[in-house]
Order: sequence, then structure tokens, then C-alpha cells
Amino acid sequence: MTDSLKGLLIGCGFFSRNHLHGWAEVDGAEIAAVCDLDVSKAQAIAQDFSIPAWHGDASVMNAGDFDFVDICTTMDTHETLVAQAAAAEIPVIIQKPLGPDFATCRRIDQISREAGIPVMVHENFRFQKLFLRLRDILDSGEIGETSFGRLSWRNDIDVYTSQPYLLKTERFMIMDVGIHMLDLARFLMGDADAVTCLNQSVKEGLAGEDASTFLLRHKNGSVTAIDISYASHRTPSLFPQTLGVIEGRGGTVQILENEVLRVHSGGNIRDEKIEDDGRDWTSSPWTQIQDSVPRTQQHFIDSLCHGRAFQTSAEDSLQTYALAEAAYRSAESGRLVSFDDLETAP
Ligand code: NAD
Ligand code: 89V
Repeated sequence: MTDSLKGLLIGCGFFSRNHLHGWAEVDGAEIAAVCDLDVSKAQAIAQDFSIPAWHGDASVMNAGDFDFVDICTTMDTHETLVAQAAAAEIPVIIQKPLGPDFATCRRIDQISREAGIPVMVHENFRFQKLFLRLRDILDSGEIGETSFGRLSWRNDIDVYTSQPYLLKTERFMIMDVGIHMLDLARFLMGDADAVTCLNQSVKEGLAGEDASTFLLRHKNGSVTAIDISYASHRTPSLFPQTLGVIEGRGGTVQILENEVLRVHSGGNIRDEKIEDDGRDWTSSPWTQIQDSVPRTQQHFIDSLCHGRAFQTSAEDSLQTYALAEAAYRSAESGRLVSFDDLETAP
């Protein structure tokens, strides 16, 4: 372990346990210390995961002890923490959403570029095995050039108990789940530059939307329809599955329940069941999400060690966050909003 990169995890709340389980499986990295404004949370998680040090102030990153920081705090804190890491010249992996609006995301990217400090967004959905396999099928040319996609995430998982800040988040569903779908749409179908979107607040008492329906216009002429909801009641629950379809000019892949890809090509049909990696710390219903965490982290470490660009660098992710911004503008105005309508393009 002496050659491992040493990381500081900042933010020891709900999702951080998945990060720490994940880091324990990553080759070439280890978490050397954790930090939370509530130092008792940092201490408790450090003890649970046998992390040697804990802190209550992120300025510990100035001590020169760390090769990277893993930021697992909510979006309102991200710009300040990235600026601190950039000043300390430490590469960053940071949870989605990168920032609460597109202007903040742009500033974070600018901080990263001006300091020459790489920043990767922890966007784990594209690192789910199902989507990596789907990307391989598309790359093989089996269904031809893509023309239409549909991505659907609908469930009633109780995020309000595990992530109570979501009750008060004004930009809620698009920033929480929509951002995963927009990234997946780009990953599978290519970059997009215009959106129409309708938002709904179905559950009473929320500050923001809990359901959104979008249409994306991709630069290559294809279209993706996305529908997301935390107010969709089914038994059994579909959480955390993304369902849908990708149509190509010569075939189709359906994304079916229980992680099955159904491939239609050349007049034939076959099902591929995608199994997770069977990690001993994952548990239903979170397995598919948890399983993607160490794969996301490994991409960060491998890219860092080989000087390669991250798939979801802050710069690349501006394309995703511009779509989210355009979606909110569309929902407010009732119109299609393109990147030309934003004050600055990504
Ligand atoms: P949380 O509120 O449970 O935990 C955040 C912690 O960060 C808190 O303990 C808080 O005290 C601490 N914190 C805030 N500012 C800090 C600072 N300046 N220095 C040190 N500590 C600080 O949040 P969470 O539910 O764990 O979510 C964290 C992030 O993870 C969010 O952005 C959320 O969207 C994201 N998330 C991602 C996934 C995914 O699948 N990718 C799943 C769940 C949550
Ligand atoms: O932040 C998130 O990604 C979560 C989810 C439930 C999708 O994991 O809200």
C-alpha cells in the first residue's frame, strides 16, 4: 500500500459509507483521513472503516498529506471546497450535482482550469455494468447509428428520510436524478444542445419538483425522451432501475426490468442479464448504485495516474449541466430552450 495515492474524504453523511467501501476496493488509492464539519460524524466513520485520522475542518487539505480529495457534500458547498483544493493543488473527485446552477458549474470548471488541477464529477450511473455493456453493444455497430432513446426512472424510494435536505431543495428532481439521466443520454446518444421540459411537484410540501419529463435534441439529429419521478407507486418498487430503449437504424436495445438488455438485430432477439459484481457490502435495493461506486473511483485513479482526461471531468460535465439549466428554463417558459438561449454556452 505504500505506493497508493492518499485521499481525504470530505463529508461523512449518508452516501459517504458507499465511498469508503468503494475506496477499499480501488487499486492504487486509499483514504488516509476523513473530514466533516460535525467532527463526531468524522470520528465515528473513521473508526468504523479503520481510517487513521479524522478532522472537522477541510483546511486540513493544506497540510500536504493528500494526493486527492473526495468531496461527498451537498452541491451548495462544492465551489468553496473545490477552490480550497485548487489552492492546495490537490486533484478532486466530487459528487454530483457539480453545482446548483450552470453559472456555478462554469466557475468550478474555471477554478480547475486556472489552477491546472483536474476535477472529476462522481457520476456513477454511466459506470453501472448495464450501461457499460450497452455502450459496448452500441460501439460494436450491432444496432447501427442511434436515432431514438428513452430513459425512465420512476419509483417512490423514501429519499426524504435518508436525504432530508431534498425536501427543501428548490432545484430538486432534475439536479438529483435528472442529472444522472442527462449524463446517460449523452453517454449513449451523444451530446445534445436543446431541451423541452415539464416539471411537476406531486408530493405536497416540497420546495421543488419531484417529477420531470424531458425531450432532448442531440447534435447528431437523434432524440431522447426522459421521464423521472419520485412519486411513482408500484409494487415491487422499480428503484433504482433505469428502464428504456435505444433504437438504432438497424436494431433496438430494450433496457428491461431486473437488469436485462434485450437486443433486437438482424431479425434476431436475445436477452443479456447483467449481474452486479457481488460485493459483500452492497445490499438491496441499493446494489446497482453501490456496485457502480468503486468503478467510478477506479476510473478517477487510473486517469489521474496515467494523465488521461476523466470521462466526466468538470469541463465535459458542463454539457450535462447546461442541459439541466436549459430544462429549468424550459419548464419556466414552456418553450424549447437551446444552448444559444443561455447567457453562455458550455
Ligand atoms: P449528507 O447531508 O448526508 O452529508 C453531507 C455531509 O457533508 C454532512 O455530514 C455535512 O456536515 C458535511 N459537510 C458539509 N459541508 C462541509 C464542509 N465544508 N467540510 C466538511 N464537511 C462538510 O449528504 P449525502 O446524502 O451524503 O449526499 C452528499 C452528496 O452525494 C450530494 O451531492 C448527493 O447528491 C450525492 N449523492 C449521490 C448519490 C449517487 O448515486 N451518485 C447518491 C446519494 C447522494
Ligand atoms: O443523489 C442520488 O443520486 C440519489 C439516488 C437515490 C438517485 O441515489 O438521490
